[in-house]
Amino acid sequence: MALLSFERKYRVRGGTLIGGDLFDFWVGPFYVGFFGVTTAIFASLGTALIVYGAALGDTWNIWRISINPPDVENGLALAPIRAGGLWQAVTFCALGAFGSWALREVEIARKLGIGIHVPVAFSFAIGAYFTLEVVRPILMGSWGYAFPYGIFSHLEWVSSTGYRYINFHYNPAHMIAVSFFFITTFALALHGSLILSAANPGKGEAMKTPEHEDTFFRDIIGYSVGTLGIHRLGLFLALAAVLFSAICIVISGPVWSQGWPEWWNWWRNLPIWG
Ligand code: UQ2
Repeated sequence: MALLSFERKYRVRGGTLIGGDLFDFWVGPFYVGFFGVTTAIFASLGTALIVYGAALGDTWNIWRISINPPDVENGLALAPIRAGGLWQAVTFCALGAFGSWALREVEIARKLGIGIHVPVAFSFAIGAYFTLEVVRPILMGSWGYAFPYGIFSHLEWVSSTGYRYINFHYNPAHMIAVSFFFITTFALALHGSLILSAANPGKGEAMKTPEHEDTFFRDIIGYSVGTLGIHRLGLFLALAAVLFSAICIVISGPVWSQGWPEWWNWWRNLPIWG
């Protein structure tokens, strides 16, 4: 079935999570839905607050604009608008927009009759943001530990938060997260190169099949994970990278507050060294 005739078939009412037929329509190629409306509201309000915060600030240099969280001394209280309150409102809008977008993905998946793997995957990314900006600051007792919204300023937060623990590369969860990021790029390199090689066999030759792809890997390493398997593996690797990233930051402070190199003293202190 051609894409356009398929779209005419599936673009029908129903499958919404909330509100029945309310907002159950398309604008051009875009599905709207209740959560499309809430996404637009949260995103517009959040963006307007960022621009207002930039106007309150002392620079229009795009690299240096920053919407900062409250001082650490403010604790977990609501802050005055010019002293971190704006950051709190922007964070609320961001979570409203991300959550609305995930639920809009669920509604579209339900209309299509496909699984909800896409919103589930997106929820890992939202979870990492939520861990950085809400869970860890709450566990540490202050919004002041959250990162600021600015191009240079958020990089400086990453740098100083890393040095706060002496050498972040000794964080075991960080090691696992980085390894999963590298394995993800390795798997995508294997997959992308395999697909392009099968699709481009040479002038005048017909495109090759998945049988050829399986056989290439069976010949070279004795194993093929399969055409469905490589996509399951890729999703697993990518989600594991995001999950361990969230774990590595949430344990820094709430679980371990010294430098990460010292954490490894458990190894030196094992009773087996005599
Ligand atoms: C594969 C296969 C694909 C692929 C790739 C493989 C036909 C089109 C890349 C090979 C992948 C393997 C053996 C897994 C490697 C494991 C890790 C952790 C990187 O067999 O099936 O489908 O794209």
